[in-house]
Amino acid sequence: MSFTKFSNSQQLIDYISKNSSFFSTDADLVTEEISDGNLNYVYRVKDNQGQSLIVKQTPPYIRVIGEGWPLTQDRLRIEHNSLKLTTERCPEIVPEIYHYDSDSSVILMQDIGDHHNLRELLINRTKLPLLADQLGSFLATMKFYTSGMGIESTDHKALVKNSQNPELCKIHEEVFFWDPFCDHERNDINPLLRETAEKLWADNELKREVAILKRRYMSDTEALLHGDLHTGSVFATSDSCKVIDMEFAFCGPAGFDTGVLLANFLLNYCGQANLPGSEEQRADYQAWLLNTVAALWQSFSQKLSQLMQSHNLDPSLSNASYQQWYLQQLWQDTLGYAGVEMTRRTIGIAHVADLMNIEDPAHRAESEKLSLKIAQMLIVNRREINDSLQLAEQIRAL
Ligand code: SR1
Ligand code: MG
Ligand code: MG
Ligand code: MG
Repeated sequence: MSFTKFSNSQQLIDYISKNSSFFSTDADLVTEEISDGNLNYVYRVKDNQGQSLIVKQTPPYIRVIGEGWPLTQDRLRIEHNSLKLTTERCPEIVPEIYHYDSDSSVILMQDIGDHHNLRELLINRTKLPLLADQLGSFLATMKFYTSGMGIESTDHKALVKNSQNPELCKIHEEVFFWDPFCDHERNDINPLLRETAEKLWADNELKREVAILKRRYMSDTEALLHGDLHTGSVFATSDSCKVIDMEFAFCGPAGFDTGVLLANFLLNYCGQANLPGSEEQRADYQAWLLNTVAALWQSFSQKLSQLMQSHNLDPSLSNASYQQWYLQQLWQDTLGYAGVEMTRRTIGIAHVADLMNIEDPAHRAESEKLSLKIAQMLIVNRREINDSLQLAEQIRAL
């Protein structure tokens, strides 16, 4: 594995011509760097016939930080494997892969530029009626068919081994489960939130629950996870939805992805309290967000139940009352991981535009405090919140 950054357009065009037949040989190509996330370089290459593809290249470091924070390029293999597995079960939900080159750390893939970033769609209060069902069904299908319920136990063990992602997991062990729960130098805190953060760092019950969730994150290998399923990793139109950026994938606790995703809807809920727009528009959208969270869980749990009843390879896990217990555990894990994601996105190193777009620091602090309150309630009271109706009631009461 080596790394040479494409330092100009011609190098990128030469690479594509040599490694892919996507464009015709006489095509006139233009390139544009569209790197947006923290870790990688991303480019769009277009011809003059309206055809385009995406180039993702992983440097041996975190892109936004530089060589000072080295990071394994093995993350591209992890992403490629996860994309391939997802393509087998849910082909509509991931971009098509055209070419994978582990030597140059490059993937060429379908341009999903006709889809919009879900975080931006939520900030602009777009309602997407099919989204909850699309994401719920994808999550249930992938959880089931990468766990010992949907594949042979021996294949599951091989998957766990092949999906080891120690360096990226370590980043999340720190930035999810440690930094935001202490006065860490990597944290980025609105000064108006300092007192609230200090109270949080002194809350031993909260820290105990976060440690319980972290232990599960570090040791439970139940199913292959996306590993970083925030709304910036989802792209959507009114009738289609795509999931990208699988470099944090690993076999972990099944409630982690559902929790992170749910948290990002709730972060937007908190942002809507102070984003621009009339009070009526914002309240109406907050109601849509809570309904969407409920619909997402319903779609996920129904699909998973169906699969557990009809396709379970392990008869000992088909017991109906066990399945009821299992879904309840998954719900509680989801709430707990959601609370951790909300906390880290509010006071940790990696913030979200749903809160950061609130220009006035005092108004932003209001939304951020709401986020921390919801997060604390999710982490500490997760065992007492029975379903999504109760969840919505408790959130509205804060
Ligand atoms: C170094 S901060 C890590 C975060 O950046 C990525 O965008 C992921 O969301 C990750 O959690
Ligand atoms: Mg990204
Ligand atoms: Mg990402
Ligand atoms: Mg913030």
